[in-house]
Amino acid sequence: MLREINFDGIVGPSHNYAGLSLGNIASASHGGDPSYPRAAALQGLAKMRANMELGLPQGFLLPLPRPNSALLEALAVDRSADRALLAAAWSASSMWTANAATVSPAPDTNDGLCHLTPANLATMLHRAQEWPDTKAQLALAFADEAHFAVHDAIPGSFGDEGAANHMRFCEGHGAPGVEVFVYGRPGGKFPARQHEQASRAIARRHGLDPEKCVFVEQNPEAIEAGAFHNDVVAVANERVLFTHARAFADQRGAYRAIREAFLALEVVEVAEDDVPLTEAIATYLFNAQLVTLGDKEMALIVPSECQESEAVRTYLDSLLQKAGPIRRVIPVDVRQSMANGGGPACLRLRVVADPATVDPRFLLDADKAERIARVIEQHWPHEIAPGALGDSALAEQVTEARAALLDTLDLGELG
Ligand code: SUG
Repeated sequence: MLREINFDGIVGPSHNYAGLSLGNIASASHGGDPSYPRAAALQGLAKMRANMELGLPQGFLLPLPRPNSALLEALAVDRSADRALLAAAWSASSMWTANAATVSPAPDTNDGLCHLTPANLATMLHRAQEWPDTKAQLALAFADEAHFAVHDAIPGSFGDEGAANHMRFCEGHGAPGVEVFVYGRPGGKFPARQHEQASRAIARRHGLDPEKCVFVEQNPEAIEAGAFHNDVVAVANERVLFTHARAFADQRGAYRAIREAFLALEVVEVAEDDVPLTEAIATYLFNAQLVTLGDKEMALIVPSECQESEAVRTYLDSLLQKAGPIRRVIPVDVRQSMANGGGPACLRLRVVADPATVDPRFLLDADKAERIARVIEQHWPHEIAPGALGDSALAEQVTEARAALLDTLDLGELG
């Protein structure tokens, strides 16, 4: 049976704040702060456990090898080099698996396979290094060729940031869907990280029906305000689009185009007067997981920062009082990730598949969660001070921590 499985990125032991992401306000404003990798990873794991307790199938992807010695060598990084190059090689940014790949489930594709294209993340060095290792992991988790096709990334001249700029509408996850690709127009103050040609190439390569694909431009004002990915201002689940009123360049045109391909579209739009765009970006209200629970009710899993904003709190209270599709709001604490611009939705990659076709080593259960928690508690650094990147003892600790995780999960081939 096809289910939506959320694959969360386990936060890596080198999690740090290096201010590497231009246009990502949280990352820029926390650059140089001390980070707490152990707390970060435990927060992420607590979110996974809470989602499992809601009855949602849960998978995970592993941290990538850091520091990336191949990158340090390729750039001949020494003491004289820009510290941002060193920091890039230490980045734990693969935790945000919404940027790991774009996924087109089997019911949408012409060969009946679930297609996955790892994102090239070409706009930023610290992210561009991810995809070959991400691909290796996807190829292992989705090795069953009767059900999955794992591609190479799109060539780097067209930036692709994966599922963060992709939404799927359907009557139920296992039913055929309409895939919506959101891209940015270059030329603004901040980089537009998703290129239209990357989105179009993925749609062709995944064998999607052109009538069931919609390409929508992100609102340049949203990018300028700090929405570097569409999932900072909109989220979709089944027939519902939960979006800020200023998410798309042509908001009405976007609804019209989606509705032409998917008649049952239900839009829950948040007006600027209720939650200004700046407040939506500061609280990550839309970087929520919109999920369908067993009783078919939808829940919105929001970052706990949403409770601290009067405007967002008031909006969410009124949302629950209306007879709309979203019936529950569940706050989660992922503050360590949030401080780098990654909310609950950034931390997960949605894959619609039969769990029995996925390599079980990548699926979570209560026992495995307990084992992962023990490894994190024993091996993840408590704190990384701003100047510590590059330190050889820390490099050793981080490398050994990942090795201990691979060992407990029997995933030594990723070592
Ligand atoms: O690519 N932050 C990530 C956050 C990604 C969030 N993902 C989604 N919206 N789906 C990024 O900007 C900051 C790393 C640093 O500055 O150290 C960073 O890469």
